[in-house]
Amino acid sequence: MDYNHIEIEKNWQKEWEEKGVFKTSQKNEKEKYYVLTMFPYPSGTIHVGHVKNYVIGDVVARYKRMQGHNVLHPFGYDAFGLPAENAAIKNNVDPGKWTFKNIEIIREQIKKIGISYDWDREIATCTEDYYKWTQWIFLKLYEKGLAYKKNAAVNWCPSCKTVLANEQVVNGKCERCGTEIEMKKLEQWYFKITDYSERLLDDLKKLEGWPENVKIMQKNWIGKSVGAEVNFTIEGNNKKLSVFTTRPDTLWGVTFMALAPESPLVEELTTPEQKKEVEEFLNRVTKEDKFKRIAQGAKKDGAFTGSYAINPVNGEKIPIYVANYILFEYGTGAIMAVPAHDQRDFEFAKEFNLPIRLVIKPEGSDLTEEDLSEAFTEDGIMVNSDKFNGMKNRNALHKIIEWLEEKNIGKKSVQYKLRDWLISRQRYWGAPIPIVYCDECGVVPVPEKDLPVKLPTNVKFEPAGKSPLTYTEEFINTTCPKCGKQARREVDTMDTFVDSSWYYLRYINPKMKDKPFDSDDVNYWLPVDQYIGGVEHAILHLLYSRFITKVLYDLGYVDFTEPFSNLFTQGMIYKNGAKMSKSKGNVVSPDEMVEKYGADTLRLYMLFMGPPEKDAEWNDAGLEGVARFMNKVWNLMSKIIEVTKDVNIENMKLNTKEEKSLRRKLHQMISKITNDIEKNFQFNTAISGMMELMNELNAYMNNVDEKNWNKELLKELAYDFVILLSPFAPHLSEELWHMMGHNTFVLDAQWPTVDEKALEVEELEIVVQVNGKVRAKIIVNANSSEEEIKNKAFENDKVKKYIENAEIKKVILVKGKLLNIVIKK
Ligand code: ANZ
Ligand code: ZN
Repeated sequence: MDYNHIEIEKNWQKEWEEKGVFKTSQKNEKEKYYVLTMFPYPSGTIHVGHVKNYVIGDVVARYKRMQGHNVLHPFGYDAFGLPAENAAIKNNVDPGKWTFKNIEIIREQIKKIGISYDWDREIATCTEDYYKWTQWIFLKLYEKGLAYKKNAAVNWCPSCKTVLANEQVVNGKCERCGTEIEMKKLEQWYFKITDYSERLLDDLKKLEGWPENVKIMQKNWIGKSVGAEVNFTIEGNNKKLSVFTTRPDTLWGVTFMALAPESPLVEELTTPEQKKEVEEFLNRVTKEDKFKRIAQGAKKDGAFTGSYAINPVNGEKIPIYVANYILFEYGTGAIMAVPAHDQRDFEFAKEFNLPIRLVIKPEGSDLTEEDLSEAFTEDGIMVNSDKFNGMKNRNALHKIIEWLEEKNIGKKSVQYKLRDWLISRQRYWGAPIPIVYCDECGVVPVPEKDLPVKLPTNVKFEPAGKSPLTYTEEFINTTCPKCGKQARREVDTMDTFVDSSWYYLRYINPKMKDKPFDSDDVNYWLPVDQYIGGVEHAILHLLYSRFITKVLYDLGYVDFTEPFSNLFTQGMIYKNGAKMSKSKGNVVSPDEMVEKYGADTLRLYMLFMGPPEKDAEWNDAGLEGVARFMNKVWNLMSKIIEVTKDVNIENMKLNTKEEKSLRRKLHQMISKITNDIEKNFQFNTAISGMMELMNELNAYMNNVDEKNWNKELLKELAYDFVILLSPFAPHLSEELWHMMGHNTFVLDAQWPTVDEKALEVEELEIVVQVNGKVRAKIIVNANSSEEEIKNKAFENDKVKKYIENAEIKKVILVKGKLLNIVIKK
């Protein structure tokens, strides 16, 4: 008989909700365990790719709870952001209404999957009682000097019509919509994440529970470089031209200097004769994409300024160029160029016919400048470098920095690629930045007691390009919190990554009115023990959250410096060879699958598809296979429950080989499944283990007459199996659990433990020798005593033949292997 998943699943979902099975107590004597899955953006319905994520988290949450932990497993929505606003513009609906409608839908979708979320803790970042605290965090950063405004060249997405953080630009394109980014000069708000560069880098070492690739991405993004800042003088000018170099050992090989096109020095240093050439170049370069122009292998372009610098190490006069491959925002925005040893400088020198001078050679070679078809970037022996000649360049590097410091022409310098986090957005659907501008007092933060600065409704979205709040008079016009005079509000809202940089803290006290969270509670629950989410957040969300946690630590609000102890990044589900997306029309809806196969089958299938960290291809046939397994479980278990009603497990006695082997299998699988869950999330192999166990059970029940079934053993097996299955297929497990007569929930059961005894091999073959000659092989129980083995050997007919009427002098037992009987004839 097939099991009726529709009825069973609906029933238990209702029951779990009514009895509050998934509610977490705030604190108790048990060890805490915080499982968190990255919350979704509620832009519509969710697809099976999201569901897989939640199911992985649910297996961990249920397993840990049955292992005796106090488990926190919350859910919420990253609910501010562009899609709501774009939908509002397109369909003329209120972004809030649109968002909450989607939240309703997603909540129902997830409830149908039976995820063990404590729904009392649900949060949405777009609610006033959440974004009030996002604004509070802004104020805390502002007070500490970590939130500031500056006018700078910023990334502008012409399609999203807003600025973006550097982290949101991927290969020169908008991370969200893929449109090419333009540069604009604008006054924007920033968080000073660069103050934390070193700690963000250093603390990566603590994150042993994070995938290596994510840590490497963060490390590269932070991009620490150690080198020197060297001061060149400008000829005929007492100004200094300072450069950052990681290679002060190449200082004698500098043949030109180069400035970034954006550098204010360009105008200052361009001579009247060179003005035209430089201006033409600047015109060309503004049309060039900034990301392409600095990319490796990009065509080198530039112009001579007409000015010269003096190399402080040898007094040489060298031309100053402006070049397209120099970044204004990195180092000092100017470089010393060493074409012999830097590939980009080499390409530029070739393009502009500039000299190339070797200052490092491979040991024992007679390499010359003429031999170079590209820069020599390896290590070697220094030449043409005055008193450093003959030294290994790596050794010289440190000596040169010391020498520069002594001579006061340079100093050791550390640079990071990480830039400050641009957090203001010219969009409506976000948390307003709690700042007021007053003609008298300037920039004034909104006092904490006046939070939240509420987002107005009924705003006008046109003309786009500026925050829609710009056109909302009631919002803009306010009074200055300091002097009480007429003032204007900041119209930009915060990047949604600010909302998500602290949400894991709000789950602890989701309804707290006077604080974002209670420090004691948060210190009990955090860090998150297991975080699960997509690798696409490797630098964005995960870096921002680490930063905000460190700021809150410095301010004394939390006593931990890292928010997530363990991170698991799951693979994606593909369909027809492509990533699931609405635009490709290859989205599999969980609702349809739940309807057809049931939530448990869907859950099991998604975890059975392959190792959860790998991408996998959706396949309906796979689902059918899992459905057959579910029916098998249902049939076998119902049968056992039926025939073992009045059986007491305590009375178990194993008699036959089949019984022993079946029990051994059960305990092997308890051990395997526990291990697979505990280590590396090997859910797919855990499920294979369950399938194996069911096959053995099935074979036993088919091969042994029903009247000879060992009912105690069957009862033990069913009991343990239902618990093992429950993190994966909770509904079916719950149903079976109750059919067994329990009046508690399976989630309150204890995870089975392995009976080591059951794992032992039960029987052994012992070779029997008489006076050193093999005469027989006997099978004995593995834990038989020496006496029992002897007796069995003596009773063996073949052995009897040799020892009858003989005097037994000695019997020697080699444990588990051999019995030698020494006789005298
Ligand atoms: C001379 C030199 C010789 C360099 C050599 C390298 C090799 P990382 O490792 O990425 O920090 N540089 C410095 N500021 C720059 C800017 N604003 N835009 C473009 N390039 C810049 O790279 C540091 C090196 O990149 C620096 O060391 C400088 O070139 C260049 F054989 O100085 B080097
Ligand atoms: Zn004022």
